[in-house]
Amino acid sequence: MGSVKVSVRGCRPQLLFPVLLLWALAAHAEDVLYDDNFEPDSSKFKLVVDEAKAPRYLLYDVNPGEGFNLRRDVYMRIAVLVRNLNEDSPWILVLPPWGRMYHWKSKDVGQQIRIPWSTFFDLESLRRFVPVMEFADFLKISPSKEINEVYYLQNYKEGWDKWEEKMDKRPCIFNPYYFDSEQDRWHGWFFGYEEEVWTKKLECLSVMGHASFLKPFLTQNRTARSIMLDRAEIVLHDRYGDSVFWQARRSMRFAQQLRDIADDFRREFLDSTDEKDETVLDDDWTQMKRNHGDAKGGPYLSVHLRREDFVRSRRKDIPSLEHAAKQIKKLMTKLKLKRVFIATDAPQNEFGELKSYLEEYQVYRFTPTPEVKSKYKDGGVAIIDQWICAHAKYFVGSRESTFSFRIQDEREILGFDPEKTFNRLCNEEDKECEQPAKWKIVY
Ligand SMILES: Nc1nc2c(ncn2[C@@H]2O[C@H](COP(=O)(O)OP(=O)(O)OP(=O)(O)O)[C@@H](O)[C@H]2O)c(=O)[nH]1
Ligand SMILES: [Mg+2]
Repeated sequence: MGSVKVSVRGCRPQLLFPVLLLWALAAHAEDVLYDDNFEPDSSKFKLVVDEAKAPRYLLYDVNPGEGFNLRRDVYMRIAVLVRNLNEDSPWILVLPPWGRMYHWKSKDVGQQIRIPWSTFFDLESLRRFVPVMEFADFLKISPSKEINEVYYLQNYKEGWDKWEEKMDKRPCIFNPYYFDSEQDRWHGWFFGYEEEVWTKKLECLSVMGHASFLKPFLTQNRTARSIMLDRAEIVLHDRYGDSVFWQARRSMRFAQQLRDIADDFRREFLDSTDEKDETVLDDDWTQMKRNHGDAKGGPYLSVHLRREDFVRSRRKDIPSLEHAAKQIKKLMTKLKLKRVFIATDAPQNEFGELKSYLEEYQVYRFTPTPEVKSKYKDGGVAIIDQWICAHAKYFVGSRESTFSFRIQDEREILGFDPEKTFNRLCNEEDKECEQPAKWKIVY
């Protein structure tokens, strides 16, 4: 250690110096006590006493139309940006509560808004990549419920001919916030805290660029302690698929309670445990590194069969139930399997129809108990489905579904052979049936 950089809040440097010197000496005590040839080297103890910096808070939100799995992708872009910001000064990423999701339609679970991240994810794992805090905790430490500045990101109204990184404050093309002129404040959705939370400063920002392109804009801003970027999906990944990208992805471990429910289901119905399947997780993802093929997976085929809106909006990609069953049968024969797990957003009658085409096999779907459903809601059930799919010997998904993509990443982290992961079902008209690109993990 050549120099010791210390930040201490609110203390006079004159008083601090002796204390810090003692600390530095203690830190080097072994050198001092046991090195016979020890000669004092003043450069070793050079103390740079810096002004303490209080953390700043970065919040973000995503276009309300986006689903759960694209939102997870946007988290990664912002987490990489916040990690970059932390190279110079402390920033905390404030996690946007989950809610108001188009697909989360269950009526019997209460309102699906203001759901904290800890319901779905393991915060300790997230924090091994970047400092994060729940929005509710952010509100506790900001009693005025104010977000200092909100920037609503948008594309360039005129479009573009040449891609280049740029940003400009521009009039809003669309502005979902509303102004309370009596109080001189802007209000907006703010993750379901519409009435309480507000900002005095709202501006629209046309941006074309990667997430970390916003870094100078954020660091040069000296007035705001909390800044929110709305429509954060406008910015791109810094480097899609590189090792930092994968660190962010690996940090997004599902909450233990959801993994436990999924693991119980695997054990009870699918003859699948981590020990047998060779999918045991290290407690700390930063220490975990698997080679392709290390994971064997449970003795079942897993299928993500995307239905609902995809049946209408992606008619060319989504197979009929009968054709899906035909492809499943072929795989079951090839893989010599008896059990198949279906993750799907299909209504029960469609699932029943699919099952009727697969009579010779044991066909499973995860059905939550009322307690699990009301505690973890549609998002939690989707995660349980994803976790079960991630552990099968072989996975086949649906074309261009981010739900399928997230299962694929999970299998890369666990160490499956990519041939057993990057597969999809095809529509009967699609004779070529091109298979998905293999986005392999990078450490
Ligand atoms: N439980 C469960 N829910 C599903 C399944 N497939 C889709 N869903 C629901 O539908 C949502 C899918 O939305 P997204 O997360 O946007 O993924 P996607 O719509 O497949 O992909 P993009 O629209 O391309 O982003 C999920 O969040 C779930 O709520 C499934 O297999 N099981
Ligand atoms: Mg979607």
